[in-house]
Amino acid sequence: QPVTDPTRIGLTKEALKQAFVDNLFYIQGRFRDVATANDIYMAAAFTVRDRLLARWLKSAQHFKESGARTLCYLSAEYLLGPHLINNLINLGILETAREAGEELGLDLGEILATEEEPGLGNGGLGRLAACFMDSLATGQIPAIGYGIRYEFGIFDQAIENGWQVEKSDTWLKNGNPWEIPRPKITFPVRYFGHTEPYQDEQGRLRIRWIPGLVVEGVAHDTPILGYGVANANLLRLWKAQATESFDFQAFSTGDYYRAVQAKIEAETISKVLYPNDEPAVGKELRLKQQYFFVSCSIQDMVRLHLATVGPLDTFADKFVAQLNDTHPALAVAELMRILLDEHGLAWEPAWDITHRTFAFTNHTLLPEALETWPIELFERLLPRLLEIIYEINRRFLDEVRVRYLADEARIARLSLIAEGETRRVRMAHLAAVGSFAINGVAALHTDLLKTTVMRDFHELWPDRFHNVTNGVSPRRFIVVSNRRLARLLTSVCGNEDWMRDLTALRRLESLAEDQGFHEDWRRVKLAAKDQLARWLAAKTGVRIDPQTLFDVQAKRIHEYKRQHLNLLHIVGLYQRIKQDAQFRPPPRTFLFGGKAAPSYAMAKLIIKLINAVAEVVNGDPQVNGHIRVVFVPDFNVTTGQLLYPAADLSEQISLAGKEASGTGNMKFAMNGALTIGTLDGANIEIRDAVGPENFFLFGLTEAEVRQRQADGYRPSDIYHGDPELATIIDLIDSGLFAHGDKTLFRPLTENLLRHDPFMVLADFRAYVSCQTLIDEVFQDSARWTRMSILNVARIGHFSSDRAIREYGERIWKVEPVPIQV
Ligand code: 26V
Repeated sequence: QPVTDPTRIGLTKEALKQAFVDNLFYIQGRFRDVATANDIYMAAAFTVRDRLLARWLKSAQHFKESGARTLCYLSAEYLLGPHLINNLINLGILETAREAGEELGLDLGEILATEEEPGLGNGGLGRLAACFMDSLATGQIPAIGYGIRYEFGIFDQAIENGWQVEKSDTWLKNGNPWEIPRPKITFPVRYFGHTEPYQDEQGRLRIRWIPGLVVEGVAHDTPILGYGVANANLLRLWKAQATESFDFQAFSTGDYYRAVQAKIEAETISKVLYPNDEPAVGKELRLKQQYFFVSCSIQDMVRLHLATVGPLDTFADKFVAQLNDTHPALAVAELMRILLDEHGLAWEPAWDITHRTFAFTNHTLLPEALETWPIELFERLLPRLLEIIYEINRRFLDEVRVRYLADEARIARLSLIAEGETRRVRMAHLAAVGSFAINGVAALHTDLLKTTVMRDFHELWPDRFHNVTNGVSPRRFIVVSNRRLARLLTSVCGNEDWMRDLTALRRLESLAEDQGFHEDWRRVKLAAKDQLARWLAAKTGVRIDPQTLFDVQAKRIHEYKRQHLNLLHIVGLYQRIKQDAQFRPPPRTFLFGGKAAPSYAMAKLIIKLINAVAEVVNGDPQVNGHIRVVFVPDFNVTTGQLLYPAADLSEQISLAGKEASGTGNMKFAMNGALTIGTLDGANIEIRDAVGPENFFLFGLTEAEVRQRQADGYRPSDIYHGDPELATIIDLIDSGLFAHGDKTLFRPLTENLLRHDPFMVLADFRAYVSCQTLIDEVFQDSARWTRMSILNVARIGHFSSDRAIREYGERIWKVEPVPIQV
């Protein structure tokens, strides 16, 4: 029984040291004196991985034997962030490991910094999936996360001459110690070709799909350990490879080069992560990716069910599958295909199983984000799935027809197929029809879902709709990110229970007025600001002053998120500080972070403008002691971990109705930042939770936005009615920030004046007034500190542990299954 070897499983300092030394020698094949930083990281990672394995295998075995109901999370993205630190914390051996390192002459901080984070996601949606995996394991819910093992995750961002430049993410280049490839867990995935009817042995009519291309998915497994428990769940990511049989076919005709070509084509499928925040144009490779991971995952679930439970009629009792947005919506048709074509079920029982299996989360209302696929592409790539979708649609529309007495307009609106010049498959409709539950990610978002994009579905099936407001992991976003705050919270609470019940932080409320505690609180914040300042200086050479107010906007760059509203405020301040010697608000450092989708020209221009304003402001001795502007390159989980703890002010300034939830808003507030925000997404609920007096609110409400749009919004009227705003926009147009080039930022200013789709100008005045109030409050440091403490004390609801509990109880009907060590 290798699971009793103390070098493999022991949690003492001596065991860790011995294991590290062994691993460096036997796995990395190195003597200590020639070991590289990566060798040392790998030896440390394997030391920790060994300690996960017993828990992981035990969990798997116990779940299997007990027949526990299992949640399968289907997501095209997992933005995991570094594993090592998280696993050390969840095993409860962070300090022991630090000491073990010290005795070996190694700095744990350096080892941790060596890890390349798996950036297998774009932003909020992918990070949510990672937080959910953390909370599922911590909540002891048996779960499998299914996704794609992208060889290249989200690009690394460099800034050159103020512009974003994309560099390929090579996270696998030094090896990935956390994954275990499972070369025997593979499934064929079919593409192209045609279908044909045939009679089976019982004389029933069945359909056979003769593919034009078969690709194989290979499982790559990563254990996800819960915090303070022995439960470890499975993250199973699929890598695409060419099938052997396919190679042989080509080889036998002597066409070696064609065989190699086919291999490359197959492996392309899991090569690279697509931006999810570009208008959903019909990219064949993207549809290939979606079907690839969905097909492997559903085949795997069916295999597991047959191997453990048996008959397929109990499939939906054993499994529930959550569709993380529409990217995995093909799962509905794929499960039908497997039940019908491979297992010979009739339509009705197959549909009953399918429909009881899936639940669907919507993550955005933006119309341009709704995925639809041209029928022509769909039919060519996935002929059998299209037939099944047509049949789902035929039966569904029959139901609608009877229910609404042949209301043709409604039928057209509900159809899975959008008619028009090019007919398209509506993935959200497929997901909705195939699911027993549909949920939005914040209260406002769910309400809007019911009244806008999913209105007809809500009228049809009101009971299927739920709200589950997002949450984030307190392990990742406090314990890992902000050690000092974690220590302070533990000392206040008397134990570490808050790490898995974040509402325990309510205890802080009694200290909100305590002067001594205020000092501790401010010391923690200052230390985080100092750490960020030192990192930034080392990384970019930019110096920032930790004594200034750190005002941070870190998130994907998008017009709807309105980084340019923030910029208008900054340019306004710059202008006033220069012209009015009396005007001296408290010194501020404006920090921006975020990536722009590579093809999103306006977002890239916004990055350029941030850097251009930074160059002028920071280079101007008249103002640079008062305001400073910094673009922090390559915002990702790792750099986020530096930014969240250091923020005094969190910018959550999207146009009301556009940000489905937001999760950065929660991460900042959890770290004691105060929020300036609109009534959008989860901001609304955060404000209710922390108290409106502890939240800086501004801007139009969603209802007002609709009213203004209906009345005919004319941004130029606002420009002409607000001289300060006009000066700011004219200044941007003047070439001041572009070495005299008056045209560089025209696309941006022109768009604001002519269209302003996200009503930046309409909210400008309210935003600036709110910022002025913030300047006032910040000068009253006792008041600010009190507000900051109360934010943290009352943020408990926004833990992903709570979100997972709600999914578990209301939607998945899953129960915790504790594992003993
Ligand atoms: C897609 C597109 C495509 C067209 C251009 C504009 C645009 C903007 C955003 C997206 C992303 C869609 C999916 C997504 O990432 N949603 C995010 O999900 C988070 C987790 O629920 C949530 O907190 C964010 O508010 C939401 O934007």
